[in-house]
Amino acid sequence: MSAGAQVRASCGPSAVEAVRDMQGRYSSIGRLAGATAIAALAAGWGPGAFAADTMGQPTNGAIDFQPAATQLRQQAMDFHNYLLLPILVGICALVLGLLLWCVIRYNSRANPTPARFTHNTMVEVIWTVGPVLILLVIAIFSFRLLFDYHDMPTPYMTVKATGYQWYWGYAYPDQKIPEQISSLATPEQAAADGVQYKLSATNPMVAPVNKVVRVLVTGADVIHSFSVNAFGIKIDAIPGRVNETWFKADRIGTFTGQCSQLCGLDHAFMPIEVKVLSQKDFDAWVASKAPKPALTAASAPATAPAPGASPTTALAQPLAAAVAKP
Ligand SMILES: [Cu+2]
Repeated sequence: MSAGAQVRASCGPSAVEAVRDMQGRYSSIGRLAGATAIAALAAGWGPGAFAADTMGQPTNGAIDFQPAATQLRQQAMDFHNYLLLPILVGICALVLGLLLWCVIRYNSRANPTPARFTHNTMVEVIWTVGPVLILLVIAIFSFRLLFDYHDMPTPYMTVKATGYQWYWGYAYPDQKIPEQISSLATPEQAAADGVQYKLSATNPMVAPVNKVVRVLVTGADVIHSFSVNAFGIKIDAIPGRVNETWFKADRIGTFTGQCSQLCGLDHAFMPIEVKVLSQKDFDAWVASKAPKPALTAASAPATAPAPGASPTTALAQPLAAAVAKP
């Protein structure tokens, strides 16, 4: 008896059955994995993507942008979804189709004697004029949106946002509120705030609803970037320069963002949180931040702070100096 036959004899039908059993088990594992993947997609990604996106924060398992909280953000999303995306998909489909057509129709077996021509005027005109027209259409809508972003209406108030390693400071010169330091909130604070950890900040920026808020952005040490997704704003915070952006939130709520310029070790730990309040709540917040009576100018000279030392002046001077810079 040969060695192979011996092995077959010793393994016998039981080995074959074991292999069959294993195949069966693997195929059921495969089916189970497939079903689990589909269920996971349906349970996590599906509703996250199509049903209840969290306003102002990322939604677990979702794709696409966060819902917009300003009109400009909505316009920017529409520009992407209804113009750029269809053009992109169309071009990819066209190129893929042409590739497949060449591979199938003109391979050496299907087309043993290739043509020898090198120019075709009609095709060259089409592949030159086509992209130019596509870029022109994109440019028209893109520039319109850019102009809208730069055309700030008269602002109701100004907030000065300063990026530090690694936190933000928000000053409200119109309300005479000095800089409030806004750093990473603890997991407990974030949970109490109803905001995801690492997106929740102590002393969030505060703004009234339906009012134009100008944001002056600068950096104190290195370049940071101020970004709030639902408002569609992202602007660099550069030391020695003041950049300007604006938003007009159309709803009350909490909106988050993050420093978007790699700025050092704790870059990922300087969240941006903006609380949009009703006008009444905003006024109450401003009143709560007003200086104590003993510190106002109306108080007795003995208790008044020295000139240049009051929070308002201390804030106004660097701000004015920063704005005056070219
Ligand atoms: Cu930063």
